[in-house]
Amino acid sequence: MGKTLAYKILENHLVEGTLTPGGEITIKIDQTLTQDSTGTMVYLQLEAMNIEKIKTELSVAYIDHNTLQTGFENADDHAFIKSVAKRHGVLFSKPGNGICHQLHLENYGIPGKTLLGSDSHTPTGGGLGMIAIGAGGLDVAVAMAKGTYSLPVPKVIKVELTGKLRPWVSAKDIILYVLQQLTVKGGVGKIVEYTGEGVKSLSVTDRATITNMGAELGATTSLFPSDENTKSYLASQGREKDYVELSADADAVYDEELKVDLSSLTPLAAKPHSPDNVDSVKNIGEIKINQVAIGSCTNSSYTDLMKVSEILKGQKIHPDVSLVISPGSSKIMSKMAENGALANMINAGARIIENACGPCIGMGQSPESGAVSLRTFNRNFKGRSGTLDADVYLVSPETAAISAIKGVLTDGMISGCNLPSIPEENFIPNDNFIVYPKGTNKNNTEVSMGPNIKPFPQNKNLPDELTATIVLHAGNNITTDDIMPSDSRLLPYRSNIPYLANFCFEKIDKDFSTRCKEAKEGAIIGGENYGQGSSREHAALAPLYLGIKFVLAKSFARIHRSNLINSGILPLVFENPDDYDTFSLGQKLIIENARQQVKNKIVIVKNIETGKEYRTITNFSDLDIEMILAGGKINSIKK
Ligand code: MIC
Ligand code: SF4
Repeated sequence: MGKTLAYKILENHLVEGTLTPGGEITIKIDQTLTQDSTGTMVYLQLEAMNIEKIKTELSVAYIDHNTLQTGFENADDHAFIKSVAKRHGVLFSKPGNGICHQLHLENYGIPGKTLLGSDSHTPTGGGLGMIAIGAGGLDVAVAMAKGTYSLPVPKVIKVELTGKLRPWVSAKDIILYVLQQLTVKGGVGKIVEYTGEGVKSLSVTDRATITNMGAELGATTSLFPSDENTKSYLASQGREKDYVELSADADAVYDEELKVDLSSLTPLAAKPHSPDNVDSVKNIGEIKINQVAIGSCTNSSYTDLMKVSEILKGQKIHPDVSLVISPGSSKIMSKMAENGALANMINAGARIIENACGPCIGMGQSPESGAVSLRTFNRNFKGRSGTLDADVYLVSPETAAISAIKGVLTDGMISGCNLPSIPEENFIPNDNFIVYPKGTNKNNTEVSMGPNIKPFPQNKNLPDELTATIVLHAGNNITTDDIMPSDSRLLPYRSNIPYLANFCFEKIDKDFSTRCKEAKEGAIIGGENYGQGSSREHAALAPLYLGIKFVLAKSFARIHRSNLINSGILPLVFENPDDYDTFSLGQKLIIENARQQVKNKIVIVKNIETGKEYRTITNFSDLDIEMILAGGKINSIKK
């Protein structure tokens, strides 16, 4: 029986376990990446592990999220990360170099290698044929310390691409289509593997757009084969030596299949407030827009931005529209400065902002009240832009650029405008933004600790009896942005959990943190896909700090479930989803004989007020049980 590419790479990296869905495996991790907003926790945890040397082949610490530096907090975090990077042999990418995923693709990604990143969009590396997985910060710290990562064995979905995209339709429309078909929870526990004739017509950066936004499917990761296009991309970055050809066997057997005919796709958009709320631009119609934002790790590649520049050349941005563009990397920005593309954008009236995440994580450029904002990003959760009542639509760079000129959402295919094709370019390697840890180590480099950097909260051994008051009854698809919001006001406090905890769930329920403090021990009731979105472990650490003992939900998103377990908070799934409706705020719950029940993998939650008992599904692996009993991953490692 033939093998999928995903399983071939996993097999090459297998340290423990067997590749059978349902089980758990430990794999060797070749590379890690961190970014600054999750990175401070990663490096606090790495320091707490007191290791001599990291075990990965390459680890990079990028600074790209928190670059506004409105106060000392951001800059102190950067200095902290830089100092720990120097102590442990981690490369440090200075702010201004660009967005971690774009930079990693350009400079370090290697087909067939494994990459673990403290950011949910790490699967961008799948565009190069890597197994690139997003994880919580602690998992990444442990991967650096031990060189391994454990995960439930994913199933593999085959997405077969046939045909060829028409002008004005691009990679973003492919992933939007896949999201429309599979939804934001369709990828949970699965790897999405792209195959078929259509793959050949997609460049590595097109593929990376697709694997990047595979995060929105909830997938473990997504990947493409490594072929001639991979070779020419690596060559264009001066890295042809890193090329290896990789593909699935012709008779590979997949768990599920989806066929996409590229020739039949049209420009699409994800409507507010979910990336899977997809419709065609034509159907949505010519709605009036106030802002267009082009960039983010999904759509800030050289070809994406060159297409934008060509569309804007000689044109004028509509008077009612503000267009902001954030290039993905310093190399891209510099190439566009050299070839005049930047001038086309500026002359049309675009605002060029830093090579960083910027507006994608609410760091500036919040749209006006009630605005319609078109963004080439990957998430349009309510309030993420920094404006609670704004409507954000996710679109391709082509759709964004033409709409910025017209002032209304525009289907480029219908507009009849010309779209020139963009030739591939070679880039001159430039590592002037990289600080190498040469000659530095633990003995000659001090940790730089700004006053805003506070110790991370730690749990205790799981007690025999767990009591908790219901402090929130939440709906379906709760995001980690809902749990621990992030914007220019809060991002500077990512290394200060006690402060951040005051804002936990603030967009959904202003009184949440006060209620938790009063209850002392709390439980959350959740719907389907609880904790989707960002990998931020702050969405587990702030609840831990506020005394949350367990979350009882219909289902969990992958990374958040791990983050809860890593923090010693129990993620429990209703055996009968209808039980969800029988709970209300303020009721007291108890798990008796909790340690034994966790060991038995069946946990019964009792409602003290109604006397009713609820069986839950745990799906705990042996490692999960160790962590939960010890009160989290750090305690379990210490043991
Ligand atoms: C995001 O896109 O939500 C982020 C900000 O990049 C997060 C990481 C974070 O919250 O710091 C992610 O995707 O993991
Ligand atoms: Fe940055 Fe946005 Fe990408 Fe997250 S999704 S890494 S915030 S650009």
